Amino acid sequence: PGVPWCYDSQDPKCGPRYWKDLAKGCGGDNQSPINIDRRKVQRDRNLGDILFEGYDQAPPGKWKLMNNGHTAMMRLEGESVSEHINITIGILLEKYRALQFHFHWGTLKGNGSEHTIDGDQFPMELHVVHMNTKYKTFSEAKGHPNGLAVLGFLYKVSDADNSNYNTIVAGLKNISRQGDSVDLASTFCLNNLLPSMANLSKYYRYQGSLTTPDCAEVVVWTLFEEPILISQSQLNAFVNTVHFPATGASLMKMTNNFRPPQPLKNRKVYASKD
Ligand code: B30
Ligand code: ZN
Repeated sequence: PGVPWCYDSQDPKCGPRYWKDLAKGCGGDNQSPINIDRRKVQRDRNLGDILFEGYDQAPPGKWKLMNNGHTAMMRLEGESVSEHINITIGILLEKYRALQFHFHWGTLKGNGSEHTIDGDQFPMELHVVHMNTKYKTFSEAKGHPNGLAVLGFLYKVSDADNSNYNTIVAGLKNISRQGDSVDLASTFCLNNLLPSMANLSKYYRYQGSLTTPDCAEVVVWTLFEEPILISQSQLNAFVNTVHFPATGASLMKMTNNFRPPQPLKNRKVYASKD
């Protein structure tokens, strides 16, 4: 409804600074992403290891990779499939089910993560989106605080290709335009795309929002300290292959599909470890 939102790289006239005019929520006091100032985070000993279930299994169904006009997103084919992929987090040990994962990136020369650490932006950021299992649908979950949990991972450039990303990177050519989608054989599991599980005990936790309109403030954010390694040529494939929605025959590469950091306001960021 109304004027669509966009990123500045598409058209500054509908970019992040105007989102609050399209969706009131985007002007709220608990917005994401944020800069994480390491000197100001508060250690919280209650933040234990996150319990991952099904992250180590190739799903019985297929992965569906799609271009939704603002990111490359992987969705599981059929609900019964994602029922097997869950995380348990927080002091209340609430359980959340994985729904989709997607990426935010920059340009061939510039970084594109949404979260920054001590002011540093990273080349790319992965979001694994989950909904609280006490709700039946995404829209129901979106109506409650703590309804969604997103796990955020930052990328770092490595010399060698990360072969666990070969299937996704190769699939990008099939989702060049908005609305395109491709089924990928689910020969890999989510774990393969992440840093080693042994290195996931240090993370940052805060209460925030979806980073795109309507910017609903219903997200328990977890940002991991350990980066995912990926080569420059694999990163370049995102920039060079995926396109924003276009008018007419013109094609515009999808670049800088990140929202810049938002004010922390009255919130605290907690760290699971020193
Ligand atoms: S994020 O992780 O905070 N970047 C959504 C989920 C996670 C984030 C942002 C948005 C989301 O589910 N949004 C509503 C659904 N989408 C459809 C979609 O497939 O992905 C509608 C939309 O935004 O227009 Cu994009
Ligand atoms: Zn995201």
